[in-house]
Amino acid sequence: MRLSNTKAFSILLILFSTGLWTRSWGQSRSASFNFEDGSLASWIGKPGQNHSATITVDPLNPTNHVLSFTNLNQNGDIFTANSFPGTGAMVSVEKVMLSFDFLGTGNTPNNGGFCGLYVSDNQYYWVAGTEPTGLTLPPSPHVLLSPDGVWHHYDIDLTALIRQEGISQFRLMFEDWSGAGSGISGGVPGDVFFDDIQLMYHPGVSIRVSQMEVCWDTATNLVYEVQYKPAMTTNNPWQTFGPEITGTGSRLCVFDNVPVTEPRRFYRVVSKQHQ
Ligand SMILES: [Ca+2]
Ligand SMILES: [Ca+2]
Repeated sequence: MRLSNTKAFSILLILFSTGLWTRSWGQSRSASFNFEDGSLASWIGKPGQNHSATITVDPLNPTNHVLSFTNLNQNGDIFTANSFPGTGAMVSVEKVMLSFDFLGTGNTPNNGGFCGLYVSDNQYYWVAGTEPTGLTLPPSPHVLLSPDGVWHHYDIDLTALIRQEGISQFRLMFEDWSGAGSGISGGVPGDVFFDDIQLMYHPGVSIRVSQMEVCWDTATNLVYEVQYKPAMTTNNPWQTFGPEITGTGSRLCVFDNVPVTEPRRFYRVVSKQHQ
């Protein structure tokens, strides 16, 4: 028995399923700094040195407090007192994200705002800054900060860097770069501001819906086709899924694998009289 192409089908139902990636982060851990308590107790200078960071009033919001600097520096000015774990068994299953807000008020293209990961004096990574030539150490993410007088929010994925470099632990570091020895002006002290610094560890487990089951009640005098298309647009014709199905009077089901490259499909079941 074949279904006639010219005989109209009755549409029984239309539904859609999605195999969109769904990420289960589980329990995340984070460290955050908003500088509202007026304390830099969670921060230290370079080993053996004092830092020149200070908490100041946000130039654009007098009710907010932010991190800034009283002196120019290089090779890192202020560092988190805590070292954060970066590798070992954990690194294979976790995602590490750094986010912060940055404001640069200087009039120079580079006013010296830099953020990096510090492992040791011989191993450090500037991952974000206002001067591209200061972001050349591979394989850092190299996020160029915009010192254009307004706050910008940045989210930086550190996972690949930490894995590739096998970083066992690191501190976050910030500075108002002096540019000394580089021939590049670092602007003046105190024209860079950081706020809402957050380091988040996410469990890297993910789930995905990989199969759909379409079920419907059947009648013995009808035959059925299950059809699908990836989008409910007219330029996406319905495609028949599997062979014709003869009704049994009971509920029948078909299974469809959800391709990774096609995370959403719309389904419909059409019927015609048994011939
Ligand atoms: Ca703040
Ligand atoms: Ca500066």
